[in-house]
Parts: sequence; structure tokens; C-alpha cells
Amino acid sequence: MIISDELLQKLSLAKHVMVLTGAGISAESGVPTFRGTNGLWSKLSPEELASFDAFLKNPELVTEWYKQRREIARDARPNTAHLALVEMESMFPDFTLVTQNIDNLHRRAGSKNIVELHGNMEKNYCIGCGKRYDGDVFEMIGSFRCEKCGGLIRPDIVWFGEMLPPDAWDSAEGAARGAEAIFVVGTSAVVYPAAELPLTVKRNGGKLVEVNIEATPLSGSADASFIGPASMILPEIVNKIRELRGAAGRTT
Ligand code: BV8
Ligand code: ZN
Repeated sequence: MIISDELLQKLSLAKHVMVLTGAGISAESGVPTFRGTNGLWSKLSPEELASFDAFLKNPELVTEWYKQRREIARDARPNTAHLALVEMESMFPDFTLVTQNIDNLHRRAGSKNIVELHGNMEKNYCIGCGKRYDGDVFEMIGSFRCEKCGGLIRPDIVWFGEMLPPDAWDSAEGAARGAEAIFVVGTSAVVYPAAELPLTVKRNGGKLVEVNIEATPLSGSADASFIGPASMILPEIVNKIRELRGAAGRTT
């Protein structure tokens, strides 16, 4: 594991650090990614499923797809990469975990300050009256029709062409403007505006560390790029930072 002295120095003294995660961090928990070989979208294209039009056109298909994904996510357990980020959160006074994932695994791992850019599949609401159907309530009513107004119930997540939740985007953007380092873990970095965040960190003088099993469009801008599974690489990085910050006499 080679981290340059300059980067190590920066990490040992850093106050404000952020992380951006994508589906790859949950792959080893058994949650399929989107664009990998056995990715969710290798069968159907994102536009056919992850869009409001698709939902209106075929609510049964899209609802069933999310129901299956919710079951996979609930059966999954956070892996050592999620847990490494829980420890990393305790190491820096100002730490922001930004995720594109909707699988709830960071929360279940114990991370606290989480910004869910694309929402969370445990949350649902009626498109007719806005009534919320979070968690199991949705399973209990056994349909995707609102009890109150009969409207369609949709997952509270961001589909293609939809705006990101303004408060989530503002927190992520704000963190990126001030972060001294960003760890980008398990994302193909092709979905915007999330993929813009690491470049914002770089533009503001921060360091970019990438963890992925393959190169991505971000790799060229990375100050350090670790190729390998996040469940192996992240714990190693956290161990290194713990040693460093211990040596520098910084516990948080
Ligand atoms: C918006 C929620 C604006 C639903 C998702 C042309 C150019 C640029 C942009 C656009 C364009 N045309 C359209 C756009 C905008 C569009 C976009 O970016 N499209 C892309 C595809 C070109 N973006 C939007 O529509 C966004 N909204 O822009 O609104 C707007 C402006 C005005 C008015 C109205 C609107 C909304 C984007 C959010 C879409 N929702 N998901 C759901 O999950 O079902 S996106 C979906 O992709 C997921 O959220 C996912 O998080 C995201 C990114 O995917 P990844 O997480 O990166 O997963 P992927 O499978 O791709 O990659 C996995 C990676 O992990 C790989 O690199 C792999 O190597 C690695 N890996 C695998 N195993 C491991 C690993 N790494 C480490 N360890 C391992 N073990
Ligand atoms: Zn309703």
C-alpha cells in the first residue's frame, strides 16, 4: 500500500475529510452494482427502470424491482469497508460521508453524518398526496396504492432526470469546497452531479484518493489510486491513518 509522504502528511494533520461512495462499496455485501458485468442494468437499461416515466408507464415492474432490491439490501450485512468508514468518521473533527447508494448499509454499519444524494430505498411516498410510507409499512399494505387517496406510492429516491434533494446536494457541495481530502470508493464516476464532487475538492486544493477494483474517469485526477476490493483497501488505509494521527498526537 503506497501512499506518498506528502499525502500521508496531509492526512495526518487534516481536519476536514469527506468520502464519496457508490455501489462498489456494497458489492462485497452481496448487493449488485449497476454497471458491473452482473450489474443490475446488464439486463435492463437504467432508463427502463430508474426514471419517473418508467414508473408511470409500468408501476408494477419498477415497484417489483425496488422490492427485490430492498430485500437483497435487508439480507445484506455491512462489510469491512463500511465499518472502516465508521472508524474514519471518529478520526477527523469534520467528516462527511456522501453516498450515492440507497441500500441503507452505511447507516446500518453505524456511520452518523451521512448525506444520501440519491435517497434511501427504505423510504416511500404517495405521488398523489405525499403521504409517507417509510420502512415496512409499504410491505404491510401490500400494494403500491395509497390508502388515503389511491395514488401511486413511489420510492423516495432520485431517478434519472430528477433533481437531487437540495439540502443533500448543498451539504455535499459545501463539504467538497472545504475538504482537505476526499476518498472516492466504489463508484464508476459516470453519474452527475455526484461525479462532480471529487473534482470540486481538487479545484479547491484538496487531495483525491480513489479506491476501486478498476480505473475510472476519475483515476487521472487522483493523488492516489488503489486498485482492489474496498473491503481490503479501506481498512488498510484507516490503519495507516490511525498510526499517523496517533504519531502526530491527534486523536480526532
Ligand atoms: C440530474 C437512484 C438535473 C435510483 C440513480 C449526459 C452527460 C452528463 C450527465 C447527464 C447526461 N445525460 C443525463 C445526465 C444527467 C444524469 C446522469 O448523470 N446520467 C449519466 C448516466 C450520464 N443525472 C441525473 O439525471 C441526475 N439528476 O442531473 O438532474 C436536473 C437539472 C434540471 C432539471 C431536472 C434535473 C440524477 C442522477 C441519479 C440517478 N439515480 N440511482 C436507483 O438506485 O435505482 S443513479 C445510480 O448510479 C445509482 O444511484 C448509483 O449510485 C449511481 C452511480 O453508480 P455507481 O454507484 O458508481 O455504481 P456502478 O455500478 O456504476 O459502479 C460500481 C463501481 O464500483 C465500479 O467502478 C466498480 O469497478 C466498482 N467496484 C465493484 N466492486 C468493487 C468496486 N470497488 C471497490 N471494491 C469492490 N469490491
Ligand atoms: Zn395519497
